[in-house]
Amino acid sequence: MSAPLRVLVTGAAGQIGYSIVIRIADGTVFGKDQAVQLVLLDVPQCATVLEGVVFELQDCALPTLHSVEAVTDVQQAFTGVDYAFLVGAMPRREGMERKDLLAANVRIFKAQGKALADFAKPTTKVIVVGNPANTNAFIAAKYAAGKVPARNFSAMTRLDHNRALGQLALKTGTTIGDVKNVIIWGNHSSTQFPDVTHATIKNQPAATVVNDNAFLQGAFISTVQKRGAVIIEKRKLSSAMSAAKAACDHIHDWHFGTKAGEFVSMAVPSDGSYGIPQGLVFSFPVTIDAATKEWKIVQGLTFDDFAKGKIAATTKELEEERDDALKACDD
Ligand code: NAX
Repeated sequence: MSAPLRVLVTGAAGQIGYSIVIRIADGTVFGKDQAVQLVLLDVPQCATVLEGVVFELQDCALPTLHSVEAVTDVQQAFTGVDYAFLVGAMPRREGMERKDLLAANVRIFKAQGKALADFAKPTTKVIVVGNPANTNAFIAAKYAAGKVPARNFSAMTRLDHNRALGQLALKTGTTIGDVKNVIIWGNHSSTQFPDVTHATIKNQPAATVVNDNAFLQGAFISTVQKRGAVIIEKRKLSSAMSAAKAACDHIHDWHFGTKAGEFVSMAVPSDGSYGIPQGLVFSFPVTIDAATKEWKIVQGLTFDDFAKGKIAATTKELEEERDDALKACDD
């Protein structure tokens, strides 16, 4: 068993937290030979719930779980962390404006960015799940600057990516393993652009196999964009099992690298690729090198006018969110 990795999950008393911790603890994310020190953070009001989660993890008798601690103190939570799953966020309450939600979350992610800078390892890798995920990651990276490089911050669009894979497999009567290289561009919101232009199904261009352009430019995109809302309508709760699984896929691939010839969607600080403003946390297709654990934005992809319009819309939304968040930071 390798020396333990210290892995933080925030919002661990919540519903995604409940589904995510088992996958991290049982070796699904970091492998069956990698010990994990799991740190569970939530707000003080949830301390008892957290304790219950710790007890359940102990009862799972997991060989890869070196230790598990429940904490409500930010310094304790972030100290020496190798990987951070930032799931906890302020949920939208009735009557709350989008701006209020953004401001509340900016405060949380500003504090957590500072805590990462002060207490985490400089090599720590961060996935932000809590919404608005892209902008929260942008803020956390800004306040960790100088200590933890911006490229170690990411936001989750892997759930959207997985939803896109699922829809294509369903439409074509194939299985998930047959579908590769879908892309989610932009924001984890309803402006995201699920793009199949470069996707394949059984090694054939997805558009040829699907053979239904109206579907690909219509129902396919809106189903993926609105899937979260549909799950809430049906379950009366937001996606949790699939969100936890996606977060684990995201960190698994960051840790182990992507497969040859395949890319995944990950929201990362833009380096200016495809004209996306530098620093904006934007979902791109990436490949990850297993040896260095560094992601690279896939280059040289082309867009038709339809794709250009979609990418412009999601970029505009992210720029507005970023500007509102920066304003809220100064308030
Ligand atoms: P829950 O409300 O079940 O859990 C959130 C937990 O976070 C609560 O236990 C709460 O006490 C805790 N929390 C709040 N502020 C905190 C802070 N400052 N420090 C530590 N813990 C804090 O929500 P859940 O369904 O688990 O969703 C968590 C977040 O994921 C939400 O923001 C949600 O919108 C977001 N999602 C993001 C997705 C994505 O694809 N990026 C998809 C799923 C999900 O909707």
